Amino acid sequence: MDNCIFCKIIAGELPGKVVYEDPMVVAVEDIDPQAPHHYLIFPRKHLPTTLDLTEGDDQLVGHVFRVAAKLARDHGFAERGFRVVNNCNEGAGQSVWHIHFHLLGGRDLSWPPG
Ligand code: DGP
Repeated sequence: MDNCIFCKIIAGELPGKVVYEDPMVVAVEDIDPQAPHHYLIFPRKHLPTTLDLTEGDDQLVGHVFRVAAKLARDHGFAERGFRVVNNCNEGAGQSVWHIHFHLLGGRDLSWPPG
């Protein structure tokens, strides 16, 4: 998708600190980290928001959570606890229109979120 930051990172046209990739998803360090560990997991396929998911994406979403758990374990913050967040649309804080899941860890995370 033209003018999509995450599509450009996937294509190698923009720099990104890739921490994980496979045929379905890519994970990068967030450019503006909100926790000691803050990664973005997104599908290679361009979908603007959670509202664009269809039944055919069920495996993809499950895979995202398994990748999140792997990253949390591999980076040593799984046992302390972590959060997987998807912001959908502007009112929830979405600013990049390629579906992505934030993985946050390495500090205590308060609830409810803002
Ligand atoms: P959201 O606000 O939920 O749409 O999250 C978008 C996140 O993307 C935000 O935490 C900052 C991050 N971000 C924006 N531009 C870039 C970029 O060029 N590279 C990386 N690694 N992250 C970016």
